Amino acid sequence: MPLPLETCVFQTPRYFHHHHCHHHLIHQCLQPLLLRRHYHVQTGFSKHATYPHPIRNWPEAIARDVSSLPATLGRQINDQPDLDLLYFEPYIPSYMAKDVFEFLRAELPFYRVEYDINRGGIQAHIKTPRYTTVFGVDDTSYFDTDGAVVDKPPAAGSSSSTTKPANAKPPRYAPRPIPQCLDLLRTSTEAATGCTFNFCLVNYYASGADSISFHSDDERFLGPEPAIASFSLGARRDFLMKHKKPATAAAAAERVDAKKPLKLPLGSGDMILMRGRTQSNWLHSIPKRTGKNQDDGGRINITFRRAMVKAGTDNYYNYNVGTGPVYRWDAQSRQMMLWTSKED
Ligand SMILES: O=C(O)CCC(=O)C(=O)O
Repeated sequence: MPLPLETCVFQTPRYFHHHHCHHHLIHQCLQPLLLRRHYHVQTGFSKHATYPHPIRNWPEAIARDVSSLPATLGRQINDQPDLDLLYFEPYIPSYMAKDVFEFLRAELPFYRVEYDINRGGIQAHIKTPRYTTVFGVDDTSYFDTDGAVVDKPPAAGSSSSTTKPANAKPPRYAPRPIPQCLDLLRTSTEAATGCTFNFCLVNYYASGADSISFHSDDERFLGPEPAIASFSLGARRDFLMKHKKPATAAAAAERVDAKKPLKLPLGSGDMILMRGRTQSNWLHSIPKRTGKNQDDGGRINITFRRAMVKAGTDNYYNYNVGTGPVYRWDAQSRQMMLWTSKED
């Protein structure tokens, strides 16, 4: 007998007009997920003390379909030096992608993080040019069944098995468990890629004016050769990649196109897995768009990553949640609006 995904019925949002029940084996796949879950499924919401508000779970039909992904086999792209991509075009088929986009935009808490940096001795105030949010905790800890963060016991024989580093800083941010609506996608992605993920970062680019500049996700806390799964939903945006620098002058001369960035026009439902030597050798960006392309209806990017140490948790919450106010999608005005809890 299949387990019911949710024991309490709630109002299905209007945009869930599809109903696809053609995956007969799905119930068997969902069962282990249900047993592992750390959030309250009965209410139809994921709840946690760190969330500004409860986060709605997938309606049953969508949850079932998410667990049956990917829709296509990944295609390897490795025809450039140090590049190793697996491109699912799409991972989430178009009949689902719009619903998934609208659901996540409507249900997740978002932030517009600001921070100060020192670039070559010059102090700068950065306003992140997109909405962001993050969930997860690094590999040193886990959420127990009550949702409390618990340190894992140190590995037997590890140098830190008897002592805690004296310089361990107290955590600045309370980690948030990955809500059901993103965790089902994480589980699917792990099965499709053979990789393990403990973090989920979400970007919302409200229009072509929002962007992310060239960078690589090569922080030490990800370990060597990190694998990052990156989903696109909503408006098509160009994903540019460029090699950091050719290893030698000869290599540079050989490749006339070395300076020309690779352009992947990522569509709704696409997923690109970046792995191997990619992060240590390539930069990537989503440039701004202007003119007739500016009002594109918005795009969501979801990345799944694996942070190995506590510094990763601190970094991700600092740059994707921070200390500023919460924004939520306002269906009436069709834009992100500053949000305050009704109890405040
Ligand atoms: O939106 C994207 O596709 C890229 C996101 C990204 O590069 C990041 O979050 O590090």
